[in-house]
Amino acid sequence: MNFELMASMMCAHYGNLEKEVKDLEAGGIDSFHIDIMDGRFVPNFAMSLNDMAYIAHAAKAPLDVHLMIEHPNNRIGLFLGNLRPGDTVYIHPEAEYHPSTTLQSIIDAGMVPGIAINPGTSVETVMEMLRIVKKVMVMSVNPGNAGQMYLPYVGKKITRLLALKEDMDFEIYWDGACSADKIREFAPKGVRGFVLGTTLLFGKGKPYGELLKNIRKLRF
Ligand code: S6P
Ligand code: MG
Repeated sequence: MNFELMASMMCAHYGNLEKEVKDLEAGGIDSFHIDIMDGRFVPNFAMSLNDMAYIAHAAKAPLDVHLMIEHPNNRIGLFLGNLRPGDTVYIHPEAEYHPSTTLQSIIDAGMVPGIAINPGTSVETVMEMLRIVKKVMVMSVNPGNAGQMYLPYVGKKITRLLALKEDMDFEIYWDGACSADKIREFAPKGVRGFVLGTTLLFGKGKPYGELLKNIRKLRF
């Protein structure tokens, strides 16, 4: 079965970030998920602009940038200026007065536009934006930290988005507490990709290549 695997780089070992990038690429990761936080929209800081720019420089695989910042439109140029065409940028529509303006800036810069939506955000709230974006990242935990518990009510929202994705032309991605069970359940339904953090990829004491191979070999 064909699905994408993204590495949540806030969970990586910062003592040797370049080696982490190379090992993940050699292990077959599809893209690098970059969690940018401002300590306001979410109660944490995690990664910032310089971390993103470093990984963009070190990596061959595309970046998948998840902006958890208030009013991303105010600073979107800083991020777009350090990325490559084809990288993905997700904004949180909950954090912007005019999210479609910000999405247009992402499109104009040659990046792939996405929205990330909080567990408490309904499909109705973002309905018009579904026609603008190419990717919808469904948060299955409240954003801010790795290592949290899956919030089961999010599954129903994914089912509703799956019913809209063909007509409205977007793909669905999963972020938060991604386990083998969730991939087994949601990949066959049409969820296109999964962000891997502490649940499946980091801190396991095993080579990334082995872990990623086992995920790709899951039985459905
Ligand atoms: C959370 C962030 C996520 C996490 C990822 C961690 O704010 O957007 O990308 O880094 O979910 O994965 P796990 O398996 O530790 O929950
Ligand atoms: Mg994220």
